Amino acid sequence: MAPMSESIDSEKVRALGREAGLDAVGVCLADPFDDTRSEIERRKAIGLSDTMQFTFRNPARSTDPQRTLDSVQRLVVAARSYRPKTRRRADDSMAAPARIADYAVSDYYAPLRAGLEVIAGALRSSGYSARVVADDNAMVDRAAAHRAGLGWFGKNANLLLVGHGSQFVLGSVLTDAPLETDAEIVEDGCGPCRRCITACPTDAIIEPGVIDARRCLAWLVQKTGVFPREYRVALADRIYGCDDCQTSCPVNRPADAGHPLPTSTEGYVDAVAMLQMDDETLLANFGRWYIPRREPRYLRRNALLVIANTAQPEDQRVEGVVCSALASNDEIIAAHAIWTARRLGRDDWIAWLDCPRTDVIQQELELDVPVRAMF
Ligand code: B12
Ligand code: SF4
Ligand code: SF4
Repeated sequence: MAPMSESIDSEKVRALGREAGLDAVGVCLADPFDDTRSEIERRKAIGLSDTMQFTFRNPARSTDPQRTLDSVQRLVVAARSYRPKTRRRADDSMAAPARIADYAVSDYYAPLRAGLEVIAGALRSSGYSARVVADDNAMVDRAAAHRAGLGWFGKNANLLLVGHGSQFVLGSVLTDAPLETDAEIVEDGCGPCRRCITACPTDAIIEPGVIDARRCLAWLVQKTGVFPREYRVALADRIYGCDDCQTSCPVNRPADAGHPLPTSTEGYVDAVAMLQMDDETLLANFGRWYIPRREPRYLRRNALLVIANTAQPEDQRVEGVVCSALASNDEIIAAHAIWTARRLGRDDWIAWLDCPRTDVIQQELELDVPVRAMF
């Protein structure tokens, strides 16, 4: 550790974080998260993590801060709100309004990281090492926030801040500064409530705090391959992420509880317009999201399912994009376009199918698809 050039303590760190726009800051020890490691390994062993990598790829690394910063002694953990300041509604001109989950409407990690960098900069100026980690495979952010006394683990698996709920992104500064740790573990605030569990459209919360990723829509939109057929109707209008286990939570009250929020069409994108974009435009617009292997076909796959669940079958714009998807040589696109045509009751469009009859295409053709009721 380098000699100190300027004194810094936990109080100053917290004040700096708040000035830099962070909503909550806590300091805790940087010991390995042994319980979290066992929990990750348990979930992985019984298949709950599906094919997810992230913190599941190397649990020994993701649960031991020392693997990221050799000399680490403390974690300064912060939360930054992404709670919407407007009531979101789709633009009436959209042929197929696709909903973006609140955390992905804008890059909320950028101001979180910027705030953490302010703290890290001050620690470095005082002669210490400091490294910012947020939504990175090297740290289990919720476990760190829990240890730093920022909140409790809700039954929806999220970390909830007392009185404010879970719509916060989380991150840490790893440092060798021996900051005072006065964090107190926050007691469970859920009580007998189970609203998130019943609100989940796919029953993915299999036990309080435990998500089965194989059913979780937030994971399935990020996964490669064919979208599971049994969850396509439940996907409804979601193009990225899922908010239901949070919007159903009574602690997540709107920012202005009791006052009407202004409405905004931010948070919706037209799935038909997405299918009209070329690869470059799709990545320029949505490349900030986690897209499997950076392949735009997965954005198109999800857009087709949203069209199936929301669009009008007589709309010429819809016919145009679905028929051209049916004519695609990409079996993922063609397969989902078959489902979309069927769900819209437009089996006549399947004449456009031009893809070789692979197993995936054949399975789609043989599937019994629930035709959507139109109003
Ligand atoms: C993998 C991952 C996912 C996966 C799997 C999520 C999961 N629950 O396992 C998928 C893609 C599904 C996902 C979805 C979402 N994610 Co995510 N995700 C991650 C990531 C990369 C790793 C999480 C992890 O390690 N999971 C392993 C398990 C073992 O740990 P855990 O999820 O933290 O769960 C803890 C609790 O379950 C608790 N616990 C264990 N047993 C029990 C028992 C009881 C009774 C209770 C109450 C708790 C409890 O201990 C666990 C360990 O601390 C983190 C970023 C990071 N590097 O940490 C973000 C992160 C967890 N995700 C985040 C967000 C915002 C989301 C979404 C809300 C996005 C969206 N709107 O679609 C959803 C929420 C879904 C949900 N209900 O969890 C935030 C959460 C912020 C918060 N306030 O909690 C994080 C921290 C990103 C960030 N840096 O801000 N995510
Ligand atoms: S994110 Fe959606 S699908 Fe996943 S557990 Fe929450 S409500 Fe269920
Ligand atoms: S909905 Fe109820 S059970 Fe679920 S996280 Fe919120 S308070 Fe806890």
